[in-house]
Amino acid sequence: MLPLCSLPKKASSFLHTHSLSLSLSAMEETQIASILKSSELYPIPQSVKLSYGTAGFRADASLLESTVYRVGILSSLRSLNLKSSTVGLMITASHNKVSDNGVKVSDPSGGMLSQEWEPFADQIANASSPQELVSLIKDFVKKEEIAIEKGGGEVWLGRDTRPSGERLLRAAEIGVRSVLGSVAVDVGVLTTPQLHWMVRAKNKGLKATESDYFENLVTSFKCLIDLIPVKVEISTLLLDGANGVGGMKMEVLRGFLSNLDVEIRNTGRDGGVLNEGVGADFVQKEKVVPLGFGVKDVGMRCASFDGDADRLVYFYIPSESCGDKVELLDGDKILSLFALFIKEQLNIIGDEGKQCRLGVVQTAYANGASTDYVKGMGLEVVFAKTGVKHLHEKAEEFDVGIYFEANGHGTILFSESFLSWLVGKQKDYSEGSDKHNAVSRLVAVSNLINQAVGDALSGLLLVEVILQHMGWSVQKWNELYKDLPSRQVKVEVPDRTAVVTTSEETKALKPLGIQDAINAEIKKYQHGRAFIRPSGTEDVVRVYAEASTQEDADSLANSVAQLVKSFLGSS
Ligand code: 16G
Ligand code: MG
Repeated sequence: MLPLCSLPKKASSFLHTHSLSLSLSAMEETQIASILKSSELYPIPQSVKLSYGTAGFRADASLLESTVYRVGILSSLRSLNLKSSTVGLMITASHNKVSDNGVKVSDPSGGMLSQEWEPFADQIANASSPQELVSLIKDFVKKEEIAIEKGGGEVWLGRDTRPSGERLLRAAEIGVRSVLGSVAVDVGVLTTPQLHWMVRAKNKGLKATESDYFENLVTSFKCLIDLIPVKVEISTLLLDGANGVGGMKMEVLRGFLSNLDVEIRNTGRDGGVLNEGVGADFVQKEKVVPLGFGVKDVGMRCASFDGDADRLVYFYIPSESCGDKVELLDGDKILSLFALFIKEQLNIIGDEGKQCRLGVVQTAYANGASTDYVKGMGLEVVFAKTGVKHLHEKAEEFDVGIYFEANGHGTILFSESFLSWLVGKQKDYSEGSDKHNAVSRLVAVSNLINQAVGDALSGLLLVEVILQHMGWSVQKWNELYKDLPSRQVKVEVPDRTAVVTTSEETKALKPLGIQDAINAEIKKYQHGRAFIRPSGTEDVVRVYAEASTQEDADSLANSVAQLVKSFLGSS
């Protein structure tokens, strides 16, 4: 603890010039002093306004130390607010360039930070002085009735492979510890989903180390492999690790797996740069091969992770004449494969299995053909706003909720009650029977697939085992349905917040009149669909368009982009 006499000059004068000190206990005074002192180490950079946004703070790494330090404080408070449960703090900027970094918080459930805390995150990140920071914290602690004097907060800190990660992690540690009695545990270089998984496991009283994470994947994957009715020859999977943490972890994991032959490229050790011309975001947006892949790989099953391995897409190069173009199997195709497999197991269980509420959650970006496909299977489909936290919340409403964004973020959530029903049925049905096998497969899927957040490693293992189960090649999987041609463009405008959409982001409510104009454009195209939304991560308005031909999708996207410019002006 910091004795008051060691207060920096500015800090002690703050205590005296603010009558607050009169009513503060010695403990509170010591706490305030601690934050004032440490925050002086991390002044905020001039003229930068940061927002927690869709998935945490992101910026050029050189600007982030004060933010990460402050998110450290927030994480300790969150832990204290939830009876000292363990909270996770992840330092990553996902698919963004290597010079960027970011920070986000995992709640004790393993899910994203409660959205109710996001405004506080924004406020403290932008507080212009240590004094303002302390004052915001004091107000918040009071409002949320956080028992700060008890201490005992615990925050696990993870980071991806970015060179700036270590320095930022030190800032996070100081932030966490400046809330007196809170501990920061450095859990090392991890994928984002690993940290979420570990935090969830820790708070459930389960084994929660990184080795436990791997062991869980290996055991449940093996269980699903053992339940495959007819074993097939497996071909090699080519993995693009985005030169990030995901490829590195897959190298460890594959050592423990049989029945998966994976060649990992773009590991980051071969001189490649994180996310530069590689990775799931690049492949999904550009629909071209990542660096390190080419004509020699024609027809092979390939997968790509993003920089922190919470996105997964598959692809293959159809023929030599296609140049660098790939056939993409995005999050929607992965979702469809998962839905098909789970539905098949429920059908085997029979009438009781059909009682299970199996639902699918997508965003407005889901290809219309995928939505038709899952609806055609008789599944309920609901739409959520872009961003994992929104999809996750809706998926929790089902017994089995499968959610995916087209960009490859997604997972399958099993409700506690459905899981215990399944476990009960495992005892009821005779071992080796079809029903027993189906129930056992579902239990294994619930263990394999990350219940905290979308996870490229566990998603990849589930795709691989399902393909083996079905005896399918990647091409056969791709034939589930044919994507409608689509196009995404972004428009730089003076103020993207001028665009306000409905909750599912399919219609623009503001600026007034723009939706009617978009509708008029859509009507000109067969299977036309388009929408606009302000990005949550970049200062742009995004436009999405779909139509029956690529030319039409391009043309619709361009006309809608023109409308955005004429209604909002271009910057
Ligand atoms: C973030 C989100 C992702 C979303 C994307 C949208 C998480 C973990 N990540 O990367 O789900 O698709 O933002 O970006 O929630 P945008 O708002 O710039 O289009
Ligand atoms: Mg990511």
